[in-house]
Amino acid sequence: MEQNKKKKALITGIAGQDGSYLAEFLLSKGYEVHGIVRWDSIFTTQRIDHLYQDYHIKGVRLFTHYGDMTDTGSLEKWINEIKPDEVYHLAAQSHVKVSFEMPEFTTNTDALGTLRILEAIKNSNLPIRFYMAASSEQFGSSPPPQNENTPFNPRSPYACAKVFSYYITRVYREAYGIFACNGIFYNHESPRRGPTFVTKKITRAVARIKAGLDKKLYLGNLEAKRDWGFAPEYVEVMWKILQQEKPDDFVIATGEAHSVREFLTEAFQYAGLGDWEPYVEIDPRYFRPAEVEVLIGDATKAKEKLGWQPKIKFKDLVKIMVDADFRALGLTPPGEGDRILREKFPNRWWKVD
Ligand code: F7E
Repeated sequence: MEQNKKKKALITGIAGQDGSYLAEFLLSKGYEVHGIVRWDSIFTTQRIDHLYQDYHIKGVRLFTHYGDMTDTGSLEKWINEIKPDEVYHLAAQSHVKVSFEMPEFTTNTDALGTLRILEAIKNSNLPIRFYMAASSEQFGSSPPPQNENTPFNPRSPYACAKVFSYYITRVYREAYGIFACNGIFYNHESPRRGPTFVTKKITRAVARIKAGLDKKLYLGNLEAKRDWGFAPEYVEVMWKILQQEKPDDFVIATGEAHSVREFLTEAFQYAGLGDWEPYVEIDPRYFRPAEVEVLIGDATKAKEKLGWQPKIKFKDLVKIMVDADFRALGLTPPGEGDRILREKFPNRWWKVD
């Protein structure tokens, strides 16, 4: 860890699920961590509140700065002022369904935003290593399992924007010699996942039903299958990707797919609610104009080159998330998830929610 002691990292999207875990991870490695946050009239930084320290205290290593992926000047300013060794570009409008409702905003933020920050890095002439958060959504309708050589067949404005970002990252690597890498990540979840994504929507609802706060959960397509991993393990590999000798692109996944229906079954059973059927109704508003039916990642390259393998698979993930949502409402959790965390991560660097 010694050689990383004085390294500086800049994270776009530090207030998001991955940004908050990554900040914690890099702080644990001795980094000085800077994060870009969007301005809002209310605080949107709850996920990093536990890391925050008053800037006036000596030795503070976490700093946030106002900026936006649609604001070129702010990106240039922070790159040039902070002079980071590593940039982790995680900021995005990341909701696939929302991208159909706001395609232009999504493209501006997610596609052009990547171009803007790459330009800022190129023009700075600093030897910055750049990580781009690419997505399994890029594979869209390409049959599984997908790996680094699978063609992209995007099915949403979000996926199209990510395909652009993926390729522009490669172009800046090849054209300008920037150490720029893509992590093609499959769905990765945690107690910090936003409540409009299906996993968190289910585990939160299970806890609320248990507490008597809700009676029903409204969902869309239950047949879609996803390769769901655990976010803290995924942010560690972002860092690993940037520590390689050469810049490269990697698929990161568990290699297992499960349907939304299976997630429901696991979550309701684990919470002691029994069958989910009495509680769940289908609301077509959650259907997407075009759906990605099944995504399964083949992360063989990451295993071989980075030595990366996930410890948490589907059932453990459900338990970890349900336990956290029980706790958030003051309920006593079933506790299996907490036990799994203690056993599998004795040297855990993140705060358990
Ligand atoms: O949907 C189905 C939905 O919104 C998963 C993002 O992080 O991972 C995420 O994208 C599946 C879809 O995630 C509801 O139709 C059913 O098939 O949790 P999700 P996502 O679309 O897979 C990728 C890798 C990213 O890059 C994205 O940024 O669940 N589904 N009923 C539902 N989905 C939602 N959100 N809400 C429902 O009520």
